[in-house]
Amino acid sequence: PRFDTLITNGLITTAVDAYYADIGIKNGRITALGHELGDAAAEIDAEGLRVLPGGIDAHCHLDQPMGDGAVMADGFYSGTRSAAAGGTTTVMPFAAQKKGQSLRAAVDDYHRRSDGQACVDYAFHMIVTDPTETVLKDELPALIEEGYSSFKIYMTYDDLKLNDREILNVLALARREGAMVMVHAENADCIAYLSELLTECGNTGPYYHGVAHSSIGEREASHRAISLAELIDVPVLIVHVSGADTIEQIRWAQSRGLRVYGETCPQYLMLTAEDLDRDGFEGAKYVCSPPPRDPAAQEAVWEGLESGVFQVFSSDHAPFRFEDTKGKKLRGENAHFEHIPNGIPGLETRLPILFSEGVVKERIDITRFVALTATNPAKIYGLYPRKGTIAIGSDADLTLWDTSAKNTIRNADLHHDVDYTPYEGIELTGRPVLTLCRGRVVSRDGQPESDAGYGEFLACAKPQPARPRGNAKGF
Ligand code: DUC
Ligand code: ZN
Ligand code: ZN
Ligand code: ZN
Repeated sequence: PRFDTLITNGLITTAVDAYYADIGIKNGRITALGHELGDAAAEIDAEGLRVLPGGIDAHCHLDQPMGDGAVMADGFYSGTRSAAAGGTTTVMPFAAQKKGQSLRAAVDDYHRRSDGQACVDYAFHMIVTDPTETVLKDELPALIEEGYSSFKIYMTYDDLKLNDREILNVLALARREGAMVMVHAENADCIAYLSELLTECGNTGPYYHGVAHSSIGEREASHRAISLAELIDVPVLIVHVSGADTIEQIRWAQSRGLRVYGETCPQYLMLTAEDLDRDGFEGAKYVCSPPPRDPAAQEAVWEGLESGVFQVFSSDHAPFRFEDTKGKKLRGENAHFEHIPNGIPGLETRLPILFSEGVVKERIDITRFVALTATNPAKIYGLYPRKGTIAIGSDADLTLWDTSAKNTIRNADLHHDVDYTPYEGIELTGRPVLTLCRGRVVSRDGQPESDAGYGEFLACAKPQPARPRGNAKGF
Protein backbone atom coordinates (compact mmCIF):
# COMPACT_ATOMS: atom_id res chain seq x y z
CA PRO A 1 0.00 0.00 0.00
CA ARG A 2 0.98 3.61 -0.56
CA PHE A 3 0.57 4.47 3.14
CA ASP A 4 1.03 2.77 6.49
CA THR A 5 -1.86 4.79 7.87
CA LEU A 6 -4.50 7.07 6.41
CA ILE A 7 -6.48 9.44 8.61
CA THR A 8 -9.67 10.41 6.84
CA ASN A 9 -12.39 13.07 7.15
CA GLY A 10 -10.86 15.05 10.02
CA LEU A 11 -10.81 18.82 10.34
CA ILE A 12 -7.07 19.49 10.21
CA THR A 13 -6.21 22.50 12.34
CA THR A 14 -2.83 24.22 12.45
CA ALA A 15 -1.57 27.49 13.91
CA VAL A 16 -2.92 29.34 10.88
CA ASP A 17 -5.49 27.17 9.10
CA ALA A 18 -8.38 24.77 9.36
CA TYR A 19 -9.35 22.55 6.42
CA TYR A 20 -10.80 19.13 5.66
CA ALA A 21 -8.31 16.67 4.22
CA ASP A 22 -7.02 13.14 4.58
CA ILE A 23 -3.52 12.58 5.97
CA GLY A 24 -1.28 9.93 4.42
CA ILE A 25 1.44 8.58 6.72
CA LYS A 26 4.46 6.55 5.62
CA ASN A 27 7.43 5.59 7.82
CA GLY A 28 6.30 7.89 10.61
CA ARG A 29 6.01 10.98 8.47
CA ILE A 30 3.21 12.82 6.74
CA THR A 31 3.71 12.15 3.03
CA ALA A 32 0.42 13.39 1.59
CA LEU A 33 -2.49 15.70 2.37
CA GLY A 34 -5.54 15.68 0.16
CA HIS A 35 -8.44 13.55 -0.99
CA GLU A 36 -8.59 10.08 -2.57
CA LEU A 37 -4.93 9.63 -1.72
CA GLY A 38 -4.75 5.87 -2.26
CA ASP A 39 -4.62 2.68 -0.25
CA ALA A 40 -3.27 2.24 3.24
CA ALA A 41 -2.48 -0.68 5.54
CA ALA A 42 -4.66 0.94 8.23
CA GLU A 43 -7.33 3.60 8.14
CA ILE A 44 -8.52 5.86 10.95
CA ASP A 45 -11.83 7.62 10.48
CA ALA A 46 -11.64 11.08 12.04
CA GLU A 47 -15.15 12.14 10.99
CA GLY A 48 -16.39 14.76 13.43
CA LEU A 49 -12.98 15.20 15.06
CA ARG A 50 -10.40 17.96 15.00
CA VAL A 51 -6.92 16.81 13.97
CA LEU A 52 -4.24 18.93 15.65
CA PRO A 53 -0.43 18.70 15.80
CA GLY A 54 0.64 16.63 18.80
CA GLY A 55 1.33 18.79 21.83
CA ILE A 56 4.85 19.89 22.69
CA ASP A 57 5.40 20.40 26.40
CA ALA A 58 8.47 22.60 26.28
CA HIS A 59 8.88 22.94 30.04
CA CYS A 60 8.64 19.97 32.37
CA HIS A 61 10.85 18.31 34.95
CA LEU A 62 11.44 14.54 34.95
CA ASP A 63 13.88 12.60 37.12
CA GLN A 64 15.82 15.78 37.81
CA PRO A 65 18.26 15.52 40.72
CA MET A 66 17.35 18.18 43.31
CA GLY A 67 19.81 20.11 45.43
CA ASP A 68 17.92 19.38 48.67
CA GLY A 69 17.66 15.65 47.94
CA ALA A 70 13.92 15.70 47.18
CA VAL A 71 13.08 13.00 44.65
CA MET A 72 10.83 13.57 41.65
CA ALA A 73 7.94 11.14 41.38
CA ASP A 74 8.12 10.90 37.60
CA GLY A 75 10.94 9.74 35.43
CA PHE A 76 10.85 9.48 31.66
CA TYR A 77 8.59 6.44 31.61
CA SER A 78 5.68 7.56 33.79
CA GLY A 79 6.10 11.19 32.72
CA THR A 80 5.90 10.51 29.00
CA ARG A 81 3.08 7.95 29.39
CA SER A 82 1.14 10.62 31.20
CA ALA A 83 2.05 13.17 28.52
CA ALA A 84 0.85 10.82 25.75
CA ALA A 85 -2.47 10.22 27.51
CA GLY A 86 -2.99 13.99 27.53
CA GLY A 87 -2.28 14.46 23.82
CA THR A 88 1.39 15.47 24.06
CA THR A 89 3.91 13.86 21.68
CA THR A 90 7.11 15.73 22.55
CA VAL A 91 8.45 16.72 25.98
CA MET A 92 11.38 18.96 26.81
CA PRO A 93 12.71 18.41 30.35
CA PHE A 94 15.96 19.73 31.81
CA ALA A 95 19.48 18.37 32.12
CA ALA A 96 20.55 20.32 35.20
CA GLN A 97 24.16 21.15 35.97
CA LYS A 98 25.14 21.06 39.64
CA LYS A 99 27.56 23.75 40.77
CA GLY A 100 31.03 22.32 40.34
CA GLN A 101 29.84 19.76 37.79
CA SER A 102 30.72 19.89 34.13
CA LEU A 103 27.77 20.60 31.86
CA ARG A 104 28.73 17.68 29.66
CA ALA A 105 28.53 15.36 32.68
CA ALA A 106 25.03 16.68 33.46
CA VAL A 107 23.88 16.00 29.90
CA ASP A 108 25.47 12.53 29.83
CA ASP A 109 23.83 11.70 33.16
CA TYR A 110 20.46 12.84 31.85
CA HIS A 111 20.79 10.59 28.81
CA ARG A 112 21.40 7.65 31.15
CA ARG A 113 18.21 8.56 33.01
CA SER A 114 16.15 8.72 29.81
CA ASP A 115 17.66 6.02 27.57
CA GLY A 116 15.05 3.42 26.70
CA GLN A 117 12.42 5.00 28.97
CA ALA A 118 10.38 7.45 26.93
CA CYS A 119 6.99 6.70 25.36
CA VAL A 120 6.97 9.90 23.26
CA ASP A 121 9.77 11.94 21.69
CA TYR A 122 11.94 14.19 23.82
CA ALA A 123 14.62 16.86 23.66
CA PHE A 124 16.66 18.41 26.46
CA HIS A 125 17.05 21.94 27.67
CA MET A 126 20.08 22.42 29.86
CA ILE A 127 20.16 24.29 33.17
CA VAL A 128 23.36 26.30 33.52
CA THR A 129 24.22 26.95 37.17
CA ASP A 130 28.00 27.23 36.99
CA PRO A 131 29.17 29.18 33.95
CA THR A 132 32.91 28.67 34.38
CA GLU A 133 35.36 29.56 31.67
CA THR A 134 35.42 25.94 30.48
CA VAL A 135 31.63 25.86 30.32
CA LEU A 136 31.46 29.12 28.38
CA LYS A 137 34.41 28.55 26.05
CA ASP A 138 34.23 24.82 25.36
CA GLU A 139 31.26 22.92 26.72
CA LEU A 140 28.34 25.20 25.83
CA PRO A 141 29.42 25.91 22.24
CA ALA A 142 29.92 22.19 21.58
CA LEU A 143 26.65 21.15 23.26
CA ILE A 144 24.64 23.82 21.44
CA GLU A 145 26.09 22.57 18.17
CA GLU A 146 25.18 18.98 19.06
CA GLY A 147 21.47 19.68 19.52
CA TYR A 148 21.10 21.15 23.00
CA SER A 149 20.29 24.61 21.70
CA SER A 150 18.41 26.05 24.68
CA PHE A 151 19.15 26.42 28.35
CA LYS A 152 17.53 27.81 31.46
CA ILE A 153 19.12 30.09 33.99
CA TYR A 154 17.86 30.97 37.47
CA MET A 155 17.90 34.30 39.29
CA THR A 156 16.91 32.65 42.57
CA TYR A 157 17.62 29.45 44.63
CA ASP A 158 21.04 29.36 46.30
CA ASP A 159 22.13 26.21 44.48
CA LEU A 160 21.04 27.45 41.05
CA LYS A 161 21.15 31.24 40.81
CA LEU A 162 23.48 33.35 38.70
CA ASN A 163 24.48 36.92 39.53
CA ASP A 164 24.06 39.69 36.95
CA ARG A 165 27.63 39.41 35.67
CA GLU A 166 27.23 35.67 35.16
CA ILE A 167 23.95 36.29 33.38
CA LEU A 168 25.66 38.77 31.05
CA ASN A 169 28.33 36.16 30.31
CA VAL A 170 25.84 33.44 29.39
CA LEU A 171 23.69 35.86 27.37
CA ALA A 172 26.76 36.89 25.37
CA LEU A 173 27.53 33.21 24.81
CA ALA A 174 23.96 32.57 23.66
CA ARG A 175 24.22 35.46 21.22
CA ARG A 176 27.47 34.14 19.73
CA GLU A 177 26.29 30.54 19.50
CA GLY A 178 22.61 31.01 18.62
CA ALA A 179 21.02 29.42 21.70
CA MET A 180 17.67 30.26 23.28
CA VAL A 181 17.91 31.40 26.91
CA MET A 182 15.02 30.74 29.30
CA VAL A 183 14.99 32.73 32.53
CA HIS A 184 13.47 31.92 35.92
CA ALA A 185 12.93 35.51 36.97
CA GLU A 186 12.47 36.07 40.70
CA ASN A 187 14.56 38.36 42.91
CA ALA A 188 16.45 36.08 45.32
CA ASP A 189 17.09 38.73 47.97
CA CYS A 190 13.44 39.82 48.03
CA ILE A 191 12.43 36.20 48.68
CA ALA A 192 15.09 35.71 51.37
CA TYR A 193 14.17 38.99 53.10
CA LEU A 194 10.45 38.27 53.14
CA SER A 195 10.99 34.65 54.24
CA GLU A 196 13.05 35.79 57.20
CA LEU A 197 10.47 38.37 58.20
CA LEU A 198 7.62 35.87 57.91
CA THR A 199 9.56 33.30 59.92
CA GLU A 200 10.15 35.83 62.72
CA CYS A 201 6.41 36.46 62.82
CA GLY A 202 5.70 32.72 62.98
CA ASN A 203 4.08 32.73 59.53
CA THR A 204 5.53 29.55 58.08
CA GLY A 205 2.55 27.69 56.52
CA PRO A 206 2.22 27.01 52.79
CA TYR A 207 0.22 30.21 52.25
CA TYR A 208 3.29 32.29 53.11
CA HIS A 209 5.27 30.73 50.28
CA GLY A 210 3.11 32.90 48.04
CA VAL A 211 3.77 35.99 50.14
CA ALA A 212 7.54 35.43 50.11
CA HIS A 213 7.55 34.94 46.34
CA SER A 214 5.99 38.34 45.65
CA SER A 215 4.92 39.51 42.22
CA ILE A 216 7.10 42.59 42.80
CA GLY A 217 10.17 40.37 43.06
CA GLU A 218 9.09 38.54 39.91
CA ARG A 219 8.52 41.82 38.09
CA GLU A 220 11.86 43.27 39.12
CA ALA A 221 13.80 40.19 38.05
CA SER A 222 11.94 40.03 34.74
CA HIS A 223 12.76 43.65 34.05
CA ARG A 224 16.40 43.02 34.93
CA ALA A 225 16.61 39.95 32.70
CA ILE A 226 15.07 41.93 29.84
CA SER A 227 17.52 44.80 30.39
CA LEU A 228 20.56 42.53 30.51
CA ALA A 229 19.38 40.84 27.30
CA GLU A 230 18.90 44.22 25.63
CA LEU A 231 22.39 45.26 26.65
CA ILE A 232 23.82 42.16 24.98
CA ASP A 233 21.30 42.33 22.12
CA VAL A 234 20.04 38.78 22.38
CA PRO A 235 16.53 37.30 22.62
CA VAL A 236 15.33 35.91 25.93
CA LEU A 237 12.30 33.95 27.10
CA ILE A 238 10.75 34.57 30.51
CA VAL A 239 9.29 31.28 31.76
CA HIS A 240 6.31 30.59 34.04
CA VAL A 241 4.89 34.11 34.14
CA SER A 242 2.30 34.41 36.93
CA GLY A 243 0.43 37.67 36.35
CA ALA A 244 0.00 41.27 35.29
CA ASP A 245 3.18 42.78 36.75
CA THR A 246 5.53 40.61 34.71
CA ILE A 247 3.25 40.66 31.66
CA GLU A 248 3.55 44.44 31.70
CA GLN A 249 7.34 44.18 31.52
CA ILE A 250 7.24 41.70 28.64
CA ARG A 251 4.71 43.75 26.71
CA TRP A 252 6.80 46.86 27.26
CA ALA A 253 9.87 45.10 25.89
CA GLN A 254 7.97 43.68 22.91
CA SER A 255 6.49 47.09 22.10
CA ARG A 256 10.04 48.44 21.88
CA GLY A 257 10.91 45.82 19.29
CA LEU A 258 12.93 43.56 21.59
CA ARG A 259 12.83 39.83 21.01
CA VAL A 260 11.45 38.99 24.41
CA TYR A 261 9.23 35.92 24.63
CA GLY A 262 6.89 34.76 27.36
CA GLU A 263 5.68 31.44 28.69
CA THR A 264 2.83 30.73 31.07
CA CYS A 265 1.30 27.60 32.57
CA PRO A 266 -2.08 26.12 33.63
CA GLN A 267 -1.54 26.91 37.32
CA TYR A 268 -1.68 30.65 36.61
CA LEU A 269 -5.08 30.23 34.96
CA MET A 270 -6.65 27.75 37.37
CA LEU A 271 -5.21 28.37 40.86
CA THR A 272 -4.86 31.30 43.25
CA ALA A 273 -3.12 32.13 46.54
CA GLU A 274 -6.26 30.89 48.29
CA ASP A 275 -5.38 27.35 47.24
CA LEU A 276 -2.12 27.71 49.19
CA ASP A 277 -4.28 28.58 52.21
CA ARG A 278 -6.37 25.38 52.16
CA ASP A 279 -7.09 23.57 55.41
CA GLY A 280 -4.41 21.65 57.24
CA PHE A 281 -1.38 21.05 55.10
CA GLU A 282 -3.39 20.78 51.84
CA GLY A 283 -1.92 24.08 50.67
CA ALA A 284 1.43 22.31 50.18
CA LYS A 285 -0.07 20.69 47.07
CA TYR A 286 -0.14 24.10 45.40
CA VAL A 287 3.38 25.29 46.24
CA CYS A 288 5.14 26.25 43.03
CA SER A 289 7.35 29.11 41.96
CA PRO A 290 6.30 31.65 41.01
CA PRO A 291 3.14 30.96 43.03
CA PRO A 292 -0.43 31.31 41.75
CA ARG A 293 -1.75 34.78 42.58
CA ASP A 294 -5.33 36.15 42.39
CA PRO A 295 -8.29 36.30 39.99
CA ALA A 296 -7.02 39.57 38.46
CA ALA A 297 -3.71 37.84 37.66
CA GLN A 298 -5.61 34.98 36.03
CA GLU A 299 -7.50 37.47 33.87
CA ALA A 300 -4.25 39.18 32.88
CA VAL A 301 -2.73 35.83 31.89
CA TRP A 302 -5.78 35.03 29.73
CA GLU A 303 -5.48 38.42 28.12
CA GLY A 304 -1.77 37.81 27.47
CA LEU A 305 -2.54 34.47 25.82
CA GLU A 306 -5.20 36.04 23.66
CA SER A 307 -3.25 39.13 22.64
CA GLY A 308 0.01 37.37 21.82
CA VAL A 309 2.26 38.50 24.70
CA PHE A 310 2.80 34.79 25.40
CA GLN A 311 4.21 32.47 22.76
CA VAL A 312 4.42 29.28 24.80
CA PHE A 313 2.05 27.41 27.11
CA SER A 314 3.81 24.67 29.09
CA SER A 315 2.96 22.57 32.12
CA ASP A 316 6.08 23.17 34.24
CA HIS A 317 5.31 19.65 35.49
CA ALA A 318 7.48 19.32 38.63
CA PRO A 319 6.32 16.08 40.25
CA PHE A 320 6.54 15.77 44.03
CA ARG A 321 4.37 13.42 46.06
CA PHE A 322 2.27 15.07 48.75
CA GLU A 323 2.58 12.27 51.32
CA ASP A 324 6.35 12.11 51.38
CA THR A 325 8.29 14.49 49.16
CA LYS A 326 6.07 17.53 49.63
CA GLY A 327 6.63 17.10 53.34
CA LYS A 328 3.45 15.80 54.91
CA LYS A 329 4.90 12.57 56.27
CA LEU A 330 8.52 13.52 56.00
CA ARG A 331 8.49 16.74 57.98
CA GLY A 332 5.01 16.79 59.44
CA GLU A 333 2.20 19.21 58.88
CA ASN A 334 4.19 22.02 60.45
CA ALA A 335 6.86 21.97 57.76
CA HIS A 336 8.15 25.43 56.97
CA PHE A 337 7.12 26.57 53.50
CA GLU A 338 10.79 26.91 52.64
CA HIS A 339 11.12 23.13 52.89
CA ILE A 340 8.24 22.24 50.60
CA PRO A 341 9.57 21.38 47.14
CA ASN A 342 8.43 23.94 44.56
CA GLY A 343 6.37 22.48 41.78
CA ILE A 344 3.12 20.81 40.80
CA PRO A 345 2.21 18.10 38.28
CA GLY A 346 0.46 18.89 34.99
CA LEU A 347 1.81 17.00 31.95
CA GLU A 348 -1.44 15.15 31.29
CA THR A 349 -3.86 17.98 32.08
CA ARG A 350 -2.12 20.86 30.26
CA LEU A 351 -3.82 20.49 26.88
CA PRO A 352 -7.31 19.49 28.10
CA ILE A 353 -7.36 22.47 30.50
CA LEU A 354 -6.36 25.03 27.87
CA PHE A 355 -8.70 23.48 25.34
CA SER A 356 -11.70 23.50 27.65
CA GLU A 357 -11.10 26.78 29.48
CA GLY A 358 -9.61 28.59 26.49
CA VAL A 359 -10.99 27.25 23.22
CA VAL A 360 -14.40 25.92 24.30
CA LYS A 361 -15.09 28.98 26.45
CA GLU A 362 -13.96 31.15 23.52
CA ARG A 363 -11.19 33.00 25.30
CA ILE A 364 -8.68 31.96 22.63
CA ASP A 365 -9.05 30.81 19.06
CA ILE A 366 -8.22 27.19 18.26
CA THR A 367 -5.39 28.25 15.94
CA ARG A 368 -3.90 30.20 18.87
CA PHE A 369 -4.23 27.02 20.95
CA VAL A 370 -2.13 25.14 18.39
CA ALA A 371 0.43 27.94 18.21
CA LEU A 372 0.85 28.09 22.00
CA THR A 373 0.99 24.35 22.64
CA ALA A 374 2.86 23.03 19.59
CA THR A 375 3.94 25.32 16.74
CA ASN A 376 5.61 28.13 18.68
CA PRO A 377 7.54 25.87 21.04
CA ALA A 378 8.78 23.89 18.01
CA LYS A 379 10.00 27.10 16.37
CA ILE A 380 11.43 28.67 19.51
CA TYR A 381 13.41 25.56 20.45
CA GLY A 382 14.60 24.44 17.03
CA LEU A 383 12.28 21.50 16.30
CA TYR A 384 10.30 23.10 13.47
CA PRO A 385 9.15 21.91 10.91
CA ARG A 386 9.85 18.32 11.95
CA LYS A 387 7.59 18.94 14.95
CA GLY A 388 4.77 21.37 15.73
CA THR A 389 2.70 21.37 12.56
CA ILE A 390 0.75 19.23 10.11
CA ALA A 391 2.58 19.41 6.80
CA ILE A 392 4.09 17.13 4.19
CA GLY A 393 7.47 16.00 5.48
CA SER A 394 6.70 16.62 9.14
CA ASP A 395 6.56 13.81 11.68
CA ALA A 396 3.08 12.30 11.96
CA ASP A 397 2.55 13.62 15.49
CA LEU A 398 -1.20 14.09 15.66
CA THR A 399 -3.84 14.49 18.31
CA LEU A 400 -7.48 13.83 17.42
CA TRP A 401 -9.87 15.86 19.55
CA ASP A 402 -13.50 15.28 20.33
CA THR A 403 -14.41 18.90 20.96
CA SER A 404 -17.61 18.21 22.89
CA ALA A 405 -16.70 15.20 25.09
CA LYS A 406 -17.09 15.88 28.81
CA ASN A 407 -14.57 14.71 31.36
CA THR A 408 -13.84 15.36 35.02
CA ILE A 409 -10.20 15.46 36.14
CA ARG A 410 -9.52 12.70 38.68
CA ASN A 411 -6.05 11.83 39.85
CA ALA A 412 -7.10 8.20 39.82
CA ASP A 413 -7.45 8.47 36.02
CA LEU A 414 -4.05 10.12 35.42
CA HIS A 415 -0.85 8.25 34.63
CA HIS A 416 1.84 10.21 36.44
CA ASP A 417 3.25 8.85 39.71
CA VAL A 418 2.19 11.86 41.76
CA ASP A 419 -0.40 11.13 44.45
CA TYR A 420 -2.57 14.16 43.67
CA THR A 421 -3.54 16.62 40.96
CA PRO A 422 -4.11 20.28 41.83
CA TYR A 423 -7.05 20.15 39.40
CA GLU A 424 -9.06 17.36 41.07
CA GLY A 425 -12.77 17.58 40.24
CA ILE A 426 -12.52 20.20 37.51
CA GLU A 427 -15.01 19.50 34.71
CA LEU A 428 -13.72 19.86 31.19
CA THR A 429 -15.19 19.88 27.71
CA GLY A 430 -13.10 18.55 24.82
CA ARG A 431 -10.82 15.57 24.95
CA PRO A 432 -7.90 14.05 23.04
CA VAL A 433 -9.29 10.69 21.90
CA LEU A 434 -6.36 9.43 19.83
CA THR A 435 -2.72 10.48 19.83
CA LEU A 436 -0.08 9.40 17.31
CA CYS A 437 3.65 9.95 17.62
CA ARG A 438 5.54 9.35 14.36
CA GLY A 439 2.51 7.55 13.00
CA ARG A 440 2.08 5.17 15.91
CA VAL A 441 -0.80 5.34 18.36
CA VAL A 442 0.57 6.34 21.78
CA SER A 443 -2.75 6.89 23.54
CA ARG A 444 -6.44 6.16 23.03
CA ASP A 445 -9.33 7.61 25.06
CA GLY A 446 -7.01 8.80 27.78
CA GLN A 447 -5.14 5.49 28.06
CA PRO A 448 -1.45 5.28 27.10
CA GLU A 449 -0.58 2.64 24.52
CA SER A 450 3.09 3.29 23.87
CA ASP A 451 6.05 1.33 25.25
CA ALA A 452 9.12 2.52 27.09
CA GLY A 453 11.78 3.19 24.50
CA TYR A 454 9.47 4.11 21.63
CA GLY A 455 10.21 7.80 22.20
CA GLU A 456 13.25 9.11 20.35
CA PHE A 457 15.74 11.72 21.47
CA LEU A 458 15.54 14.85 19.30
CA ALA A 459 18.52 17.05 18.56
CA CYS A 460 17.40 20.69 18.36
CA ALA A 461 18.65 23.06 15.67
CA LYS A 462 19.73 26.58 16.55
CA PRO A 463 16.36 28.34 16.66
CA GLN A 464 15.64 31.18 14.28
CA PRO A 465 13.83 33.17 17.06
CA ALA A 466 17.09 33.09 19.09
CA ARG A 467 18.86 35.27 16.53
CA PRO A 468 19.87 38.76 17.68
CA ARG A 469 18.34 41.70 15.91
CA GLY A 470 21.77 42.34 14.45
CA ASN A 471 22.25 45.86 15.72
CA ALA A 472 25.86 46.88 15.22
CA LYS A 473 27.16 47.65 18.67
CA GLY A 474 30.88 47.75 18.13
CA PHE A 475 31.62 44.67 20.24
N1 DUC B 1 10.96 26.54 38.59
C1 DUC B 1 10.52 25.73 37.67
O1 DUC B 1 10.73 25.99 36.51
N2 DUC B 1 9.83 24.65 37.99
C2 DUC B 1 9.54 24.27 39.30
C3 DUC B 1 10.02 25.18 40.33
C4 DUC B 1 10.76 26.34 39.87
O2 DUC B 1 11.22 27.14 40.65
ZN1 ZN C 1 11.69 28.01 37.20
ZN1 ZN D 1 10.10 24.43 35.68
ZN1 ZN E 1 10.07 29.43 48.29
